[in-house]
Amino acid sequence: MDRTHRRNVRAAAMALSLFASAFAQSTVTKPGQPSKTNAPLGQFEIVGDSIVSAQQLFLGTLDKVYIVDKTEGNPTKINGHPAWAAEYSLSKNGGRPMDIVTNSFCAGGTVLGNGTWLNVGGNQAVKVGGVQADSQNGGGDYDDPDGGNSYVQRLTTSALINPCDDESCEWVITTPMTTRRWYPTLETLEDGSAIILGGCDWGGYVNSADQDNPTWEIFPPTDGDVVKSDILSSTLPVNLYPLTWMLPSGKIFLQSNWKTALLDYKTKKETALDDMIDAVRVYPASGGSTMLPLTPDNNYTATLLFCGGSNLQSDQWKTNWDIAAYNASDSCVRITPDESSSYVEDDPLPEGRSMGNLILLPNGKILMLNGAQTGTAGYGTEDWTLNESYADNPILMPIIYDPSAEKGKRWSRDGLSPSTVPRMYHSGATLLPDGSVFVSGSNPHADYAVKNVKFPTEYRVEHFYPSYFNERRPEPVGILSTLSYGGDYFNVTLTKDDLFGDVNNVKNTKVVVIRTGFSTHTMNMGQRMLELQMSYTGNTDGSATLHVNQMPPNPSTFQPGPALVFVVVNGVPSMGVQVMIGSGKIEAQPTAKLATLPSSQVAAASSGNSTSGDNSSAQGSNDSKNSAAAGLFGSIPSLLVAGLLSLSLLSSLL
Ligand SMILES: [Cu+2]
Repeated sequence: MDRTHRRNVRAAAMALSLFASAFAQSTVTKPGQPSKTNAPLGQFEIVGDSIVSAQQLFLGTLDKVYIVDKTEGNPTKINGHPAWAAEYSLSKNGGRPMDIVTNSFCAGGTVLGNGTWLNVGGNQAVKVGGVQADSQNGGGDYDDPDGGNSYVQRLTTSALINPCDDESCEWVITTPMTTRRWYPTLETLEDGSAIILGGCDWGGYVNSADQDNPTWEIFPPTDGDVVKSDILSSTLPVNLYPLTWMLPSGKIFLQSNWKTALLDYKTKKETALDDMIDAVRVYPASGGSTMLPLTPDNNYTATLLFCGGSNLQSDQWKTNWDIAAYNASDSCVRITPDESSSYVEDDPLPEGRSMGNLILLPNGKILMLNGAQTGTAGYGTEDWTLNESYADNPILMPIIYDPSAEKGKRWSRDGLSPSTVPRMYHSGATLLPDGSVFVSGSNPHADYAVKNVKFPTEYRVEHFYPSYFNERRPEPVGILSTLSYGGDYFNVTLTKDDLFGDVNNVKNTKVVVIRTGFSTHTMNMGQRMLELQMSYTGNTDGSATLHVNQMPPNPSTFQPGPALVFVVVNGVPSMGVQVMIGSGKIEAQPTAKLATLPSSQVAAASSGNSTSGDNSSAQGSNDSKNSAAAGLFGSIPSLLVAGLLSLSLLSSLL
């Protein structure tokens, strides 16, 4: 090797190694304890004011919940007009109004693979009372330009790129869509872009043929196509806000009115699955829905859960009868669409419920809250309404679902207490990093209404505290700030205290990744939870090391973008930390084989060495003994290993 060549190789190796060590050090700050102590367990607590009514809400950073309302006469003003967006600080229990520009009334949203949140679609410009404004370009009562065909985006909230915790983030308009979408659904795709589906031109309680938009498109636009959907075209009038999930197979699950299909968005073809059973789940029937946690035990197979809604048939969605007195459905069903085309009955709810959100908790259970026992989503001026509300008999009691419990025993209200705040149409909820649940919204009105109405425009923010909340939280060290799709495993350490004084609790420890999603209209678009493969080494001093694998090497299982990671010991979660899943870019995500994990073992306390004691094989055995070599250049950890290897090779050569 000549000198120049040698120098170049050395420079390249150094660069690689600097790059590698930057990533090697890239772990998140050790999470601490919740700031709230002695929380009322199983109960709701009113903690603050949402500034604008929370029709849409999402956790953007560890400290900020972003709230988006429709244009209406909220008392808080910004730039001389009523505000309809806000940034709510969890540490301050208050915040600031934001100017989201267009009328975001019944928009959709999701977070992209680069950490950018999108808010898509909405309504035309309105004036007081929600009636059409004189100008669609702003000015007037609310200065709310038409939002029907706009993308509104908020720049990245990723902890790695732009934490936004200094109140510097603002909503900005991006390229408008070519078609109008009021009530669209968004889902993030495996390359970090998003699919935008459905909606209508001018809104209403339900959709109609003269204003239907039964199509989908991709953002950022690729070929610019707006593709007609068979299932959306054939499910009027209840095809707004279709229920949509990216499946590990790469197909998009689509549920609308009574119909179900799998969409292959790459070939633009749909395959029908069996009809929904028992009840309509989409808006305005508004059943709760979620994907159950993806785990090594279920081989990362997606099962979807639907609960409540309304059993109205397509010809019954008329407003000439007392919908608000009609019993909501108590039915729950599951489907595992990559394996079966049929729904199966699950344990029913103790009472019918419309507008009950399902929120994934880090302990693997699912909280249902909000909603009403009779009626549906929506509002109007008919004389049978409850001061405009199409629902009545709010359900204040939450209930918790355990996906791993045997059938017949999945629902429980043990230790739970009711809220004092009805959460009717236009309310929402999201999981927070401290493991509590943020609840706000409720406004079944055309405009701000607080006087002489049964269900006023609601600004109260509540937290719900699950049973684990007051426990000392594990404080794991070593969680990577970026998780790749496959690659080498990483080590996370827990102290004796983190394991509640007994090293054997490491056997009941999990590392979970949760995307909390975009909450609106009883959906949490994009909400998803995945348990990482791991094994463990328990030490004689009572501490332990978790050997944690990266994400499964299939971005369709859990799409790229920011997410929370929790380490859960005996059902008690650490504070969630924010990490980036994937490359942080909207692109085909690099993948590599998963590592083979060391065998799990716990040292017997008396033996003083770690070879004795419990020894079980690692979860999810793998194909490659030398995954770093096998996945060379396929992922950041592989690069890291490659960099260090080349450096040590070179130092012996030079
Ligand atoms: Cu709405």
